[in-house]
Amino acid sequence: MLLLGKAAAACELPPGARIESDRLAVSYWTIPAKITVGQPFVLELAACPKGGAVVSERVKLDAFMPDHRHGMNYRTKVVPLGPGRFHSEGWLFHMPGRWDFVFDLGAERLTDSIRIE
Ligand SMILES: [Cu+2]
Repeated sequence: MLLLGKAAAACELPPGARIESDRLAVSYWTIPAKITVGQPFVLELAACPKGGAVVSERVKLDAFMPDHRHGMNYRTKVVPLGPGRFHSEGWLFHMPGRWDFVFDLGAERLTDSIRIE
C-alpha cells in the first residue's frame, strides 16, 4: 500500500480568500466578513506548505494603501492558533479605496488587494 504525502493530506485550508506563493498556499478571512471604513476587524489565516515545508511562526500581517503610500494607523497583533493557523487583531482601515494585505510568513510574502467602499 502506498502512503501518499502525509503532510499534504493533513493540511486543509478552510474556506476564505486564497492566495499562494512559491512555497505556501494561504486562506484568510475577516470577522466581520465585510470590512467597514473606520471599524476594527479580526483577520484569521491558515497556511499550508507546498511540498513538505514547515510554516514559519515568524508572522507579520499588515496592510497598505498603495495609491496613497501609507499603511494603517495601528499595528496588528498576531496570535498563533496551532501549526499554520493564526488569529490577528487590531485591523482598521481608516479610508475607503484600495488596500493591499501584506502577509509575511517567515521568508514568504503573500499579498492581496481589496477595495473598501
Ligand atoms: Cu489612504
